[in-house]
Amino acid sequence: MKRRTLTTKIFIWLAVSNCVILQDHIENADKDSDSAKSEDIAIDVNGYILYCPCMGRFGNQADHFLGALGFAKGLNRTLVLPPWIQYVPGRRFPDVTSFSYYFKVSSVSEFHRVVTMEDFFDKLADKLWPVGGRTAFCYTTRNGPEENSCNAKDGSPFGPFWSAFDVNFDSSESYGPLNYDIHHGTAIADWTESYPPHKWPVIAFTGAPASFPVQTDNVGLHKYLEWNDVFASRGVSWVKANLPLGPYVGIHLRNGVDWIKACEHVGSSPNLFSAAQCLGYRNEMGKATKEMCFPTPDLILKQVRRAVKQVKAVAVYVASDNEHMMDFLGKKFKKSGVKIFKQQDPADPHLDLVILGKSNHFVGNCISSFSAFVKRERDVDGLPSSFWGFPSPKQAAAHTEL
Ligand SMILES: Nc1nc2c(ncn2[C@@H]2O[C@H](COP(=O)(O)OP(=O)(O)O)[C@@H](O)[C@H]2O)c(=O)[nH]1
Ligand SMILES: [Mg+2]
Repeated sequence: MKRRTLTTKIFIWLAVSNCVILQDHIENADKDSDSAKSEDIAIDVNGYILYCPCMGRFGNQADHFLGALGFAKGLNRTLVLPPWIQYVPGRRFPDVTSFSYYFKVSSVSEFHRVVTMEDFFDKLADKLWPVGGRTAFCYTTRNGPEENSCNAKDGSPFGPFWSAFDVNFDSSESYGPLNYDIHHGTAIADWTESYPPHKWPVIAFTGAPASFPVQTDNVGLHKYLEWNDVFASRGVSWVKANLPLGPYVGIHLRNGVDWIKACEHVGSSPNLFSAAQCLGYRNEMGKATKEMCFPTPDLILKQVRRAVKQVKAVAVYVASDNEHMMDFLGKKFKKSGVKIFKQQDPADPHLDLVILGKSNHFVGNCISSFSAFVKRERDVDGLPSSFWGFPSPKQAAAHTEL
């Protein structure tokens, strides 16, 4: 309560000193959008950052979110929390699902000022970013129907994402060579000098202002990305209703057709996708291997056995985008009495994430950003995780020698 009062005072001071008229002093960062009423929201005179999480599926978007959050904090602009872009099989256009559908807005705002995209467009956009004066930011122009333009709405998910908020762009701004690394170099000063908030109250990025995988300096921000109560308790209830009482091992088997293709690049990309989470950002812990990306059934069995023994598990929870190996694992663990579980089809990926996050031991895929989400969350909670094929016997030996 004390914090709320103080922050409100700061907002009023900022607003008055910048001649912003406030109708109602509401500290937007202190409330979840669930509780959003029809009140107005104080304008942040330091400006806003908007972006489309236009690359990849959930894991990639989560990596980008952490980077964008770090970036917004560095620039001292309010981050507009974008909805998640979700691809529904059989549907032509992706869905956009509110940030707060899964996560607590209040937790993110413990780190930095944020507002949901829904609230931004309901309550702020007309004043700050009126129709007719909307600029899209891109590093460099993108090919598309318009010459020398970000073509920010060209293609999917770009078009459907902005259309969900009735956004059309009136101009483009290429900001290269500015970058997003606010932890090193002169990025903060460069952005502030090139795009001061009084001239550019809103910077709307065509893609996320962040790197993939998430920059090492931003990994810890996962602490502020907390499942909301509905999702957290959905996970707890599922486990209670389906698993026997006792410790369980959670495993992620990433083995769909897209993954088979992705793993073919392991040889030429020693730090493929999220591999830095176990190998280090400069491959300090070795190079990505085929086994790490696409473990054999034997290796899976060996590691699950080890994990089960370690935590005295009574059950194994399997999450997968394709093949859960239920028969294989069921047969191998039959004698031991350890039971194997999965969600019924169609499995909800977010529920998989919650359940994996709470397991007593997690074995994930080091290359996958879906696994990386679980690993980061567990690190925040101090829970143990390991990866398929890592360390490989060779890597383990090399490390011991060091
Ligand atoms: N339900 C479910 N879906 C998964 C699982 N693994 C991958 N997927 C789906 O495949 C997508 C993989 O893309 P992404 O999240 O970017 O992770 P990455 O490709 O593994 O780095 C996820 O977002 C899910 O939609 C899983 O264990 N369970
Ligand atoms: Mg992906």
